[in-house]
Amino acid sequence: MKFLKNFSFEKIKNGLEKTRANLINKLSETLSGKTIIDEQTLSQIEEILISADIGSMISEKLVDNVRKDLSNYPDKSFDSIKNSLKKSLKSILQNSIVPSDTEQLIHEKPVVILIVGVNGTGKTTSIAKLAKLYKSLNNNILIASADKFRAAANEQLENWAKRVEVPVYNSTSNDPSAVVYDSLNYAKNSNTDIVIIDTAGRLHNQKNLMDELLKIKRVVTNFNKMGPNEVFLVIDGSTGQNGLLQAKEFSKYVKLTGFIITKLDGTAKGGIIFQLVNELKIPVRFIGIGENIDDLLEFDSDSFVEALLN
Ligand SMILES: Nc1nc2c(ncn2[C@@H]2O[C@H](COP(=O)(O)OP(=O)(O)O)[C@@H](O)[C@H]2O)c(=O)[nH]1
Ligand SMILES: [Mg+2]
Repeated sequence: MKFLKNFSFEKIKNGLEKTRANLINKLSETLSGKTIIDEQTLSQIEEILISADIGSMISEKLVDNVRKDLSNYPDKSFDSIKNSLKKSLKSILQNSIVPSDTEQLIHEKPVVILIVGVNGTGKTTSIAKLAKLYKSLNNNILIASADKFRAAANEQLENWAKRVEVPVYNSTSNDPSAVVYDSLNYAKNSNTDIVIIDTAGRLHNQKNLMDELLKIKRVVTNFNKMGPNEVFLVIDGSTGQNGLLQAKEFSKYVKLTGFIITKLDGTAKGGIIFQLVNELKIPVRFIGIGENIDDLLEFDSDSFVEALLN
């Protein structure tokens, strides 16, 4: 699937403002007036990185690289430290770039995107934003309303869908996998390009709900041998280590093809993205940077790092 790169650098930068300001202000405070970057300063830098939720292991590695880079170059300015950090951070994210051949894998219509995650992370709103994005690329979209857990879930989805003028498939059945089954059949007969499945929020220790997720996956696989073309785990970017735990637990059940990290606009701890990618080797695909319909951006690792340390 081809995407519009719908981001402008300014938009990413604004979305990451809290994390960015936290990093940059603290770094410049620590470095101001220093001509020698001693070990104490380096460990201060490490603390600052950790405060943005970049994680102690990665932060230590980043500072090791700064130490090396500075010994090679006479210029010990703030800029060269930033450049060293940028280089290392980009290389972490490059470990999990989406293979460009995913496009070739997708030859049968409809493409099925399954959206999973715990409650309140932003699944439903991200689906509406995604639907708008995909629609703008001339795809016929159908959203399957398979959150049968929360009473008002369907209504919320319908409201969003109306705004982006995308149909929602719902049925009276209380069984989410039955809704998925019916929606896939409907999609096949209605020239739908992409089906996005909204699911109920669930925790890994809710066995019945996790089993339900497996059942949904089986229904999709019966329909299309490859199973869901994409399984996106939506993670609230402000939940720190919890997000990491969610990623580990969900990936035990379903093969995740990407993360959607939401609410980065509201946190100074956007550094969690580096831990997620580093530990799970699963790429971030979209980031949420606000509550408006256009506040979901396709993730671009270089722009993300540049915006963070701009
Ligand atoms: N600030 C901000 N709020 C978001 C973002 N994504 C989702 N939200 C809000 O998070 C709340 C929960 O979203 P919802 O889609 O209902 O979560 P779900 O339970 O996972 O379906 C809503 O109030 C959304 O407006 C984001 O990127 N930024
Ligand atoms: Mg929801």
